[in-house]
Amino acid sequence: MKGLRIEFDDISAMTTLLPSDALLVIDVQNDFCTGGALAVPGGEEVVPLVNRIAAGMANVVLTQDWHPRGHISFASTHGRMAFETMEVPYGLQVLWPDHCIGGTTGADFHRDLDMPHAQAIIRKGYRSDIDSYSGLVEADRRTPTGLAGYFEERGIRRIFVAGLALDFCVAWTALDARARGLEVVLVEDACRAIDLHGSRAAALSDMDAAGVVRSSMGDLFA
Ligand code: VGL
Ligand code: ZN
Repeated sequence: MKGLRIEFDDISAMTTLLPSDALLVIDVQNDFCTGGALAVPGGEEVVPLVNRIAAGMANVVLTQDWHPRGHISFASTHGRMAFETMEVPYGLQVLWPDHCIGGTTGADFHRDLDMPHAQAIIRKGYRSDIDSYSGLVEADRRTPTGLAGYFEERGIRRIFVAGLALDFCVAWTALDARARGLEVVLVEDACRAIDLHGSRAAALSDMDAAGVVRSSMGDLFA
């Protein structure tokens, strides 16, 4: 949109932006950065990149992983080792170190995340007995977070997705957004992956198959 280009002229080579576009920044939280409880290698490196994309976008939404103590996704809850898997009522759950406990510093956004114009923050994984990688639908694959409805009511039809972790929360969110009929552009180099047993490659091929468009900072900026 012309107005956007005038207001945010940093994005010069970007596909023409429309008022129906939004940036969705996934889980750029302390626990997913170096020193955090579930550190994603290089997680903090996405911060300047998502800041730069956000500066060019009128509509910005963030997700925030937000678990209670004793959450079903925590290995400690079950007396198990982190990164094992376990059958739970909604399927196979990867067991994680305790992370992103609501109200703790680990659950806070990275301090250098700079997008004061972000319009909504959607928290997910806050029910004790259901995880939610996806920003749209919880891990039981039934319970909506409300974000799809938010996009619908706001007239958002295309989302640019970036953040942490590429192979879990970013991918599940992108796939659910496609399933809800949204256009999805993954900014691949503004993500970092956990890469558990080839999960990075699997996530990318699932997103390709679902029609997620892969792009990069180089595509977005001249
Ligand atoms: C995530 C594992 C557990 C993520 C969240 O943000 O990708 N991964 N909780
Ligand atoms: Zn989590």
